[in-house]
Amino acid sequence: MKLSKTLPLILALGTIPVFAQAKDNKDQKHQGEPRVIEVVATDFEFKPSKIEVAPGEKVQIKLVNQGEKPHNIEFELPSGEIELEEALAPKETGTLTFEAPKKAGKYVLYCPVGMHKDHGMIGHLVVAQGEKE
Ligand SMILES: [Cu+2]
Repeated sequence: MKLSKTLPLILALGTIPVFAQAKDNKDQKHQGEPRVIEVVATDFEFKPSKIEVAPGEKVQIKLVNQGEKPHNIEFELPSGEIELEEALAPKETGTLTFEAPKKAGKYVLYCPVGMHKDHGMIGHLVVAQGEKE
């Protein structure tokens, strides 16, 4: 009775390190942690304004507001538009995690606050086939 209860537990615990190791060996590009890309927002510019990623790559945009106005970043992707839930106040940092489109192309990014887009806060997410593989 006692053995039949503890044995499955021992077996389950024994398998955990194996799974963890298998995960680490996989291609980091499509599995696990996203690649962090830092983008600085100023009044009124994104640096860099061109972000290059691989198709389907999991990325985390770390937006740092070094301006004196609130800023946000919005990506126009085939799956829809995504942005930070709230605009960042000056000195604030926010992160936006998503998977890049699988289709190569140039996708618009901009700051959706006020008229910032018209003031120059516009750029591109460039999905380039092959280069990063
Ligand atoms: Cu802005």
